[in-house]
Amino acid sequence: MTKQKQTIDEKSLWDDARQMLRKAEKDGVETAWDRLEQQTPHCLFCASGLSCRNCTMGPCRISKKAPLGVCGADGDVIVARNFGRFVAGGAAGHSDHGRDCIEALQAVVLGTTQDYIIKDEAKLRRLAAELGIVSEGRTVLEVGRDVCDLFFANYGSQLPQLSFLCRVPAKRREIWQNLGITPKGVDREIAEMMHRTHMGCDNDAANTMLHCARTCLADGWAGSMIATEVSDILFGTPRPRKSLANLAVIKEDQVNILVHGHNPIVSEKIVEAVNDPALIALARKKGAAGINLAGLCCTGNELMMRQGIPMAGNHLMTELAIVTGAVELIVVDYQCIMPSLVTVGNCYHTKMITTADKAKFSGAEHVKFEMHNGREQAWKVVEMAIDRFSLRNPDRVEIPQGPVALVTGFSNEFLLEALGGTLTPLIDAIKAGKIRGVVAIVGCNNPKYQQDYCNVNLARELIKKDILVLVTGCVTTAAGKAGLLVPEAIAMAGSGLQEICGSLAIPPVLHMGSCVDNARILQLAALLANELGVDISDLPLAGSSPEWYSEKAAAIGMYCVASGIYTHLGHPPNITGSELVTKLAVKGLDDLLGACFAIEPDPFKAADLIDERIRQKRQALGLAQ
Ligand code: XCC
Ligand code: SF4
Repeated sequence: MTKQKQTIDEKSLWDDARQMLRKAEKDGVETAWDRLEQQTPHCLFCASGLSCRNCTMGPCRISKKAPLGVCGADGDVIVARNFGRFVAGGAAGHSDHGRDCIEALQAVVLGTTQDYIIKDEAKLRRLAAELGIVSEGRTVLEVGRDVCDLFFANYGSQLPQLSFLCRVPAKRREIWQNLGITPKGVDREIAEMMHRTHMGCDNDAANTMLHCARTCLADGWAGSMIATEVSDILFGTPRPRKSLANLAVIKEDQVNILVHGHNPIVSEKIVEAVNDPALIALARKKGAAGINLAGLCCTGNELMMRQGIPMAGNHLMTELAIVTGAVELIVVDYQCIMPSLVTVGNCYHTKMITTADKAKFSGAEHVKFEMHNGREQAWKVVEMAIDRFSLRNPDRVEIPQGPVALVTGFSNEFLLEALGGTLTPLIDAIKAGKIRGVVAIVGCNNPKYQQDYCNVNLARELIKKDILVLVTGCVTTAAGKAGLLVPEAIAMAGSGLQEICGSLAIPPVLHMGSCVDNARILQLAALLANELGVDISDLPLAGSSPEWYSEKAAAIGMYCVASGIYTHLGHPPNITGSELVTKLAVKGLDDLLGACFAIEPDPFKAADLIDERIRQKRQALGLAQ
C-alpha cells in the first residue's frame, strides 16, 4: 500500500465534516485522518492476521520462508486464533454493557437507589412471562428480582442454554445443536475463547471458527439482547419521535454538552439535569441562552430513540464536533471514544468527563457515576459545563448550519402496534413482493474510506429495489443526514416500498437503535421466521456493515451469520492470510449455517449482491419476484 494523502473532500461525504476539517487544519488540530496517514502503510502481517503474540517464544510472523510459528502453529491456526480474540473483545464489550444494565435494574428492585426507576413495567412483566417467571399476583419489584437473577445466570454457565434461545426458531436451534455451538453462557464462551487461543489448545482453525460463532451468538442472543431489554425497562421502550442530526445541532448561544459512548445509564440522568429549571436559570445568569444537549455515537442513539435528543454525529464526527469550539463538556461512558478527544478538547475550552472506572482517559476529569449517585453526579457535571461557558473563545467558534430532520424510535413493540398487533401485514407485503426483503445496515465509520459514502449509497440503492432498510449504530447518523429517515424519503424508494411505507406514514429506512439494539433486529427476524414456520436463513433478509472498524462490529457480523443472516462487509477482517479461514467465512459457513459473509467495498455492487441473495431466498420460498 502506498502512502497517499486524502483531500478533505475525499475524507468525508458531508459538508459539516469538510467545514470542520478545514477549521481543524487552520486551528492546528490533528484528527484520525492525519494519524491514519502517519500509520500508513500498515504492517501486512498484522493486516492479514499472520502475526502471533500469544506467547514469548514469539512473536511470530508467518511467511513462505517461515511457515510455522516457534510452537509449530501454522497460518490458518494463527489467523483463526486472532479472529477469535478479536470477536471475543467485541462480545465482551456489548455483554459487559448488558451486565451494567442488569446491575442498574437490580439496584432499583433491591431499593439501593432512588435515582433510577422502572419506566416500562408492562415490558418487564411481558419479558418475565416470556422467560417463564411468574408475574401474576406479584409486585413489579419481586418480578424484577427474578428477572435480574436469571439474566445474571446467563453470564455464567449454570444454565443449560441462554434464556433468549426461547426466541430462536427450532430449526436454527437444531443447526446450533448439531454443530455443537449452542451458547451456554456469555462469560463462559468469552473465557473459553481466551483459553482455546492460548498456546497449545485449539489448533484446528475450523474448530476455532465454530467457537467464534458460539461466542458471538452469546453476544447477540444474551449480552446485547439483555442490554436492550433492560434499557427499555428502565428508560422506556422507544416510540417514533422527531429529532435532528449533524453538527448544526450544537448551539452558539447555549451551553453545549455532548454525551458519547454506549450505555444510557449516565446520559439519561444528564437529560434530566439539563431540563432542570434551576440549572437553566444558572446558565442564563452566566450569559447563555440555555443548556443544549446532543449525542454522539451510540449513547446518542440511545437518547435519540427514547428522548428525541438530537445527534451531533457518528464516529468520525466526534473530534470534529469539538472543533466547532462551542462545546463546553463532553461526557463519556465507554466504547468507541477516541482518546484523542482529550487533546482536541485542550485545543479549545472543551473538557472531557469520564464516568466509568473501566474507561478512564488520562487528561480527562473523572466523575464516577454509581447507581446510588447518578442524579447528584449528573447535576454536578451540568454545573461544570455551565461554569465553562465563560471560558469559550467566541473568535474560535464556527458551527456548521442547517440540521437535518429525522424520525427515530422504531422498536419492535411499536412496529407490531403499527401493524395492528400482528406481523401479518408485513408478511403479506413481503409475500406480494411489495417489500422484497429487509436489510439491516449497521456499524461504524473508518477513516480508510470516505466517511458515510458506502453507508448512504447502500441504503439508497436498497430502498430503490423495494428492500426495507433498518439502521442502527453510526449508520443511523449517515442515513439521517442523507434525508433517509423521514417519511418523505419514500420518494427515493421503489413503488412497492413507497406504497407500504406511505400507508403506514413511516420512512423507508427505520432507525432501530444503538449497536446493542441489533438484538431488536435478531428478535424481529426470529418472529418472522416463527410466524412462517421456517428458519431465519430461509427469509429474504441480509445484514451489512459497510464501514465497520470495531471488534464489536465483527462480533455483530458473526452472530448475524451464525443466526442465518447473510452479511455484507465493506472490507474483510484481518483474516486474509489464511485461505482456509477466508473461504470458510465467505462460503463454507453457508453450508454449515445457511449464511456467510460477502466482502464488497463498492456499495452499488454490494446492493446487487444483496439483491441477488434476496431474489434466491424469495425463489426458494416460492414468492413472487
Ligand atoms: Fe462504535 Fe456504537 Fe461502530 Fe459507532 S457503530 S463506531 S462500534 S458507536 Ni456500533
Ligand atoms: Fe509464536 Fe506459537 Fe507463541 Fe504464537 S503461540 S507467538 S505462533 S510460538
